[in-house]
Amino acid sequence: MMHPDFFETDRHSIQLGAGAALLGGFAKDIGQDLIRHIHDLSAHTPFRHMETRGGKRMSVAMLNCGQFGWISDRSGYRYTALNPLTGKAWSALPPLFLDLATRAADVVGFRDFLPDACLINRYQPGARLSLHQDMDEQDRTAPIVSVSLGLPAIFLWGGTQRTVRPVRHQVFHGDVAVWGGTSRMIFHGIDALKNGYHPAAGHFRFNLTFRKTR
Ligand code: MD3
Ligand code: FE
Repeated sequence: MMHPDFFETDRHSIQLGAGAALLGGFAKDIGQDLIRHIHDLSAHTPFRHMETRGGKRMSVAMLNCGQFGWISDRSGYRYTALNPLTGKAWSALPPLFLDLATRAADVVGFRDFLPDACLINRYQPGARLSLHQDMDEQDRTAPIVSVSLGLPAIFLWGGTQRTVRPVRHQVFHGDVAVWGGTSRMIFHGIDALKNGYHPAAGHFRFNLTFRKTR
């Protein structure tokens, strides 16, 4: 259950739908630290632009850490225990990441959230993520926790069908969102990133998504 007076005591946070909340600035104090970890992880597993099933290069660059990683190629979208480029396991989830994901889920009423995957998306100006549903996880009762870092972006929040015109929400460095319950299957996306400069992230936006895939 949603903590009953959370949205009255925290004016930075809003409830987006059933089981879904945007926690404004929830990770701001560790934002720099999170970005430092992203840079360290990218030395082991470089960001790359994956191909969609249809063969298009995604404008968002991605890397994975955790027990499972999300990959996309000509055969489709799936989670794998090994990085197909190296044949090796993904880097472990840094404890700072895991602790943040569990704390954020708890605020929205999802106790003991233990993600087994973290997808890190990197947006450069112009990069976007078109409306989609997250359907590649077996456990759809677990929430997804997402963390915005660096440049601001416009988050698109649609409906359970693609035809619903999305509501736009601006998300900023340190904002955390939790998506669970019936909101788990909502169509969502990110509008083309505007150019800008962020002191901790330069010309990029990063987004971490924590998932329990099975
Ligand atoms: C709403 N990433 O990686 S995070 C994705 O900012 C993804 O990079 C976006 O969508 C990003 O799949 C948005 C917010 C998010 C993540 C999962 C959701 C919103 C969601 C699942 C269901 C509903
Ligand atoms: Fe998504």
